[in-house]
Amino acid sequence: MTHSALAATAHAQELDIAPVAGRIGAEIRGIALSAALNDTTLAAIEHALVAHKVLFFRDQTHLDDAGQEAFAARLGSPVAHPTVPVREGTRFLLELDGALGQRANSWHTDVTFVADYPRAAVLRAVVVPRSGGDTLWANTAAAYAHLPPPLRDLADRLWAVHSNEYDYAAVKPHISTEQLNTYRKVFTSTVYETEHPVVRVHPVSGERALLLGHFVKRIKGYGPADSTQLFNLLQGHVTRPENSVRWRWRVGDVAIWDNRATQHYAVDDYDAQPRIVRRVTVAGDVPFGVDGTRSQTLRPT
Ligand SMILES: O=C(O)CCC(=O)C(=O)O
Ligand SMILES: [Fe+2]
Repeated sequence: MTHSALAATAHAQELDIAPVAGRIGAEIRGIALSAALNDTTLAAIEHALVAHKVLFFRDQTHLDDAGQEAFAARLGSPVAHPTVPVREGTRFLLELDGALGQRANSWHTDVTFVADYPRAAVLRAVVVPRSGGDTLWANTAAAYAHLPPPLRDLADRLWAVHSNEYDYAAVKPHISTEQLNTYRKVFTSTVYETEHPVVRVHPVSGERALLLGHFVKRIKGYGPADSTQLFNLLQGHVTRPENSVRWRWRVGDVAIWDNRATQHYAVDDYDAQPRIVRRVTVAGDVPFGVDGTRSQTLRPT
């Protein structure tokens, strides 16, 4: 057995892991998430995260905001959202309240408009609708791996410009003009623009993954029409049901995703029912493409 296979076995024995969908997602049972977890368990969680892309932990009702932040700090350096203010009384926590129109029903990877966007996110369900309000995650490495080979070769060479100044109206058709204007004003108080490779090499697994999502403004070197078609062609592979997992939330559930190899989508099918989730993200590194070239910040200069 190779060293890494041995290490993987050792890690796997550490956790009770139940895969959810065929290509992405696993429920981890028998763990109470906290800052006090021992290093071996933490390493096993990190390992499972890279392997399964999104991990689900039921019944974490012992966690409050501080506990969630403290646990996230064990995974790396927590980072606040670059423009959206943190929840009062917290240092890093972002609250998404469906009643305020904070419904992320568009496929995205978090914060890709900055170069060193978060490596991981820890999301806790605080209020869950009686029906609906599920979240979907897609495995962007599986999406790449299942592309027809000529399309992989094309994607390998593409670069995309990501910005927080994207088409909000297209992404959020359901919210009022007033909510839209408020959202846009806060969200783009600083305008960010970053050039990323469309194929990111995962710094831990070495896997290639498609790096797209709703912050993409255009594909470098192509006009608007071709950009849109190329984006839709590749993004369509990311969001295929075969590459995704859907989670039915219960209060106290925590999901942790590898933001380097996933996109996600919060299904907006719960009408006026209350839904509140809280997120802490962990700092990431600057991506590199298949030729080793790193992402570049275009704005702010
Ligand atoms: O509401 C959700 O389930 C996910 C929201 C989201 O996009 C995020 O927390 O990054
Ligand atoms: Fe998100």
